[in-house]
Amino acid sequence: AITNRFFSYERIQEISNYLRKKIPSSPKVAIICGSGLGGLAELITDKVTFPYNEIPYFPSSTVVGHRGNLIFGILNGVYVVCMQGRFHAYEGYTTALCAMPVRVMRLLGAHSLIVTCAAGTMNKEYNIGDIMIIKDHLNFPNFSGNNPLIGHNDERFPPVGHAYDREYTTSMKQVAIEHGLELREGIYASLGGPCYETIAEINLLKMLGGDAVGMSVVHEVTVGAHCGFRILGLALITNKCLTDYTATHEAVHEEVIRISELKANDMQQLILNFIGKLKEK
Ligand code: R1P
Repeated sequence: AITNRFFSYERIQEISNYLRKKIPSSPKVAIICGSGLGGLAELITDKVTFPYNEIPYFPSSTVVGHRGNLIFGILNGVYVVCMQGRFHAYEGYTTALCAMPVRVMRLLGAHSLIVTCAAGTMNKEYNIGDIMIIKDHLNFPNFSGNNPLIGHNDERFPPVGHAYDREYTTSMKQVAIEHGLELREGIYASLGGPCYETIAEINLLKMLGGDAVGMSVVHEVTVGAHCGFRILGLALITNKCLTDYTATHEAVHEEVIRISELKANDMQQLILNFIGKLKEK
């Protein structure tokens, strides 16, 4: 059981019970949609939709490109729960609260977690529109003691070295081959935001082995690993980060959303077919 300043296990149970009564079945797969990537939810059939502000104790979505709905329904034959929009710490929430829905989805029965995000890249080999399987992450908020697991919990020191499931990665690569898509595989670095990174910060992240950068994912994956999810992470590269002072094209959120929406279809097809493979097992 977990208790921190913001919620307790009992509260997670209360939220789960509220939702359980209104859905016909237990979700097997949980999906979190990143900036501009919520279109995936349109492919879900037999939908039961809960706007976040109608769910007890849920924070509200405040970022453009995050619609703020928890959607249950069938995706490629599998009963899923999909967060059409996520919570970011820069919205004023703790990382624990941002990741609280992950616990709710787990308690409702989901065992696989797919997280998606829009990200910038500092890897010269990568291009805008590439999709990167997240192999591992750099959780910068954690470096300064901001970890979503802070507080009382029964399992205090969970390992996260293999938070991203190797078998899921292999399976996603297979799906991509079948689709004729070439995927990247790399390290996602998460900073707190909401400002984009300085040139010096990008060069630091690059030196540390980062391939993509954003302001999310790591709190969800940390909590997901803590509560026993098998996790797949996908980052859509929406912009190239500035690495030298002669470059002038700074990242802009509207541009991030535009690229995400433009490339969302590839991401959706990958997820759809990945879920199909899960179903076969
Ligand atoms: C910046 O444009 C926003 O896009 C990304 C960043 O993390 C930041 O929130 O959003 P997602 O990570 O939610 O996709």
